[in-house]
Amino acid sequence: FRIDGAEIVLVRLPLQFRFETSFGVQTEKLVPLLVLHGDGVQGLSEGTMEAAPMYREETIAGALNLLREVFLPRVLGQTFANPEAVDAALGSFRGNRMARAMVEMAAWDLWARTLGVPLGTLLGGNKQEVEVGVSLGIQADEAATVDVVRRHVEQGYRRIKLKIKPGWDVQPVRAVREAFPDIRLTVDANSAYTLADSGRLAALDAFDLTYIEQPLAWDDLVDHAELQRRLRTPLCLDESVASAQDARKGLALGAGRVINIKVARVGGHAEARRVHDVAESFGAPVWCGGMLESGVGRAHNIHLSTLPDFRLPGDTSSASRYWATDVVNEPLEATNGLMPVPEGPGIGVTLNRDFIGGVSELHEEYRA
Ligand code: OSB
Ligand code: MG
Repeated sequence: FRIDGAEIVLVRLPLQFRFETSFGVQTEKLVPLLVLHGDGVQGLSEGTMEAAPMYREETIAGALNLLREVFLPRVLGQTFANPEAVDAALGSFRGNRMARAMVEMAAWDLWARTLGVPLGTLLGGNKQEVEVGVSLGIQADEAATVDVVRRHVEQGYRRIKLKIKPGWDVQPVRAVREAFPDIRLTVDANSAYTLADSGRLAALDAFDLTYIEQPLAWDDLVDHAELQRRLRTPLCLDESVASAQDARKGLALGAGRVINIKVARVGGHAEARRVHDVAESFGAPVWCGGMLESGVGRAHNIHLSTLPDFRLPGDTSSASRYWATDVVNEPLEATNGLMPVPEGPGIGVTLNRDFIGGVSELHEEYRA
């Protein structure tokens, strides 16, 4: 297939909830979108980097400049045999995986739409729906935490993840576990702890957590391995896995026993599938993480989650939780903790161009 045009769009969306993590508080989302044109169809992707390099090192400003100056010139006007060839064409560039993923993921969607096949099927998945949980931000107190957990348990979510930070960990987890003895419960620290906190983290062993997500530094595997030796609860790696090589090293070191795959964090679907295969070879389950995506990134996540080693519920909860109006026309809603895979070719969603036109802060078009 040939890539003969591209659009970069930047949209600002208000979040329907206040999302507090160990990084800080978020109340809106800046969503960079990429549309690739070719063979009369459009392939869509979403950047998951943020304005500031808090989660990982990439930023929206940096990514958009790389798209304009390096990555789009590398693919515009070119013909590719398949999306893996796009991944390979970008593979010699160092880092900047979220920016590269924008091109790679849009190419997968373009290719799948050209073939008239759902993306999940092309990737090797075979589910009609995927199990989902929910990621809940830090609340004002324990009562508010139990309250928000109750609302989401009642909606059928299959796993509750609580954001924690030093000073807000054992108390909310104990309160939620006492109120809900049987739910699948996890925590995510977003790198807020150090090895010196291992006693505090070991106290979480009492609450039957499925895993503790990314407690230590974003770029560290060695200390995670040491912490894992001190805990019974499995560690789950998020920030510190940017590639299949990172996954292999992390699992070989014992830095964790579960991997959160975010397709954009690792550079796209081809690399996400390689991470999936490495984890499977270690007998480690994976699950699909989220970055508060709009419907474009959410649809990509759902399709990726149809691969067999996605054995734990993902963070891809209902779009209506996040947005009053989404950037896509199709609703992405879970029922009883099951998210249906959007039907139709590619990622199965289409841009709501009227809505986007009213809220976009940037719209650039490129031709081969
Ligand atoms: O660590 O998984 C994370 C959101 C933004 C950045 C990092 C993370 C998250 C979430 C939210 O946990 C998951 C979602 O609902 O999309
Ligand atoms: Mg995380």
